[in-house]
Amino acid sequence: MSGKAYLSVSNEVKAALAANKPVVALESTIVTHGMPYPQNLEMARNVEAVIRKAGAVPATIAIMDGRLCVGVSGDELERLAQTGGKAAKASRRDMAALLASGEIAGTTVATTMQIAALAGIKVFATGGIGGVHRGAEETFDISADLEELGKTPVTVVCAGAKSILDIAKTLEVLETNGVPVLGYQTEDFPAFWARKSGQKVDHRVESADDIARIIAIQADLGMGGILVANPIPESAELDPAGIEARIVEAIADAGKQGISRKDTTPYLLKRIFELTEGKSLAANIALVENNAQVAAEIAVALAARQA
Ligand code: PSU
Repeated sequence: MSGKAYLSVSNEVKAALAANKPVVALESTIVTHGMPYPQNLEMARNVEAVIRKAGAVPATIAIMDGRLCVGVSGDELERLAQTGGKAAKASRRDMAALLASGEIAGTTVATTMQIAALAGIKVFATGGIGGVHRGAEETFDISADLEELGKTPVTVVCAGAKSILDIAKTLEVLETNGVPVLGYQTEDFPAFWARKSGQKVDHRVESADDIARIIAIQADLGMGGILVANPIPESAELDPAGIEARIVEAIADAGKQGISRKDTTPYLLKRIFELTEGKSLAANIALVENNAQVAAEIAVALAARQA
């Protein structure tokens, strides 16, 4: 028996994969723990629409009712969004226990990659990846996303990493894990709400077609994941100095409240939302839609190469 026995793939996604049509995976921790209801549901639906318009099929992934669900939509997506922070946050180490309990769970980048690979989906859009937290030399808090990227052959399109993380250390660990970091029309690794982090990417790429070519070669080499860093649109960018001050404040609050481990990222996101009076959320939604667009273009280019 393989992990595939636990998959429940929607008819639409199944048909698209069988016909070698472009499919884009989407994570669901961003729905359950990354944004409040009902903006999370609205965002998830808009992102699906962006992907369809670009000619690909969206496949939102979550763990529900003891199944690895691929292509969650309609009422099920609403159930997931309404459950919100009461849902579990599924990282790789949680999968077996969650399948056993039947609990509802949003999947992180790491787990979504794992399930996408099981289902045969090669491209995945998210907001930001997890990484090395500031102060990791004390806490050892390093997201499982970085390890999964090293081994699972899925291309993840993100807006870089939030500067709630230590971005330089995050890039170091990606390098250790052998993950190519491609800057989409940029040489700067973006910092989620800001277009630049001050760190460089490994390679700048100009088009979805160039990325599809690299994905095909990476697959021939039998290597793991690829990270595509796509900066937030200029019109949606937040003032870098302003957001940095809010992040420092949020991290200090997390320390005072004794927040740690898997609760850190959701807490910081919520606190920054409060401190920016919702501006961080509007920017977050804009960058996820932008990533969905680029991911769909990559999936279309990849399907055309394989036709
Ligand atoms: N960054 C965001 N929004 C999110 C996350 C990261 O801007 O919702 C989520 C992603 O699902 C990511 C996870 O995989 O947080 C990382 O959590 P941790 O640091 O506990 O691995």
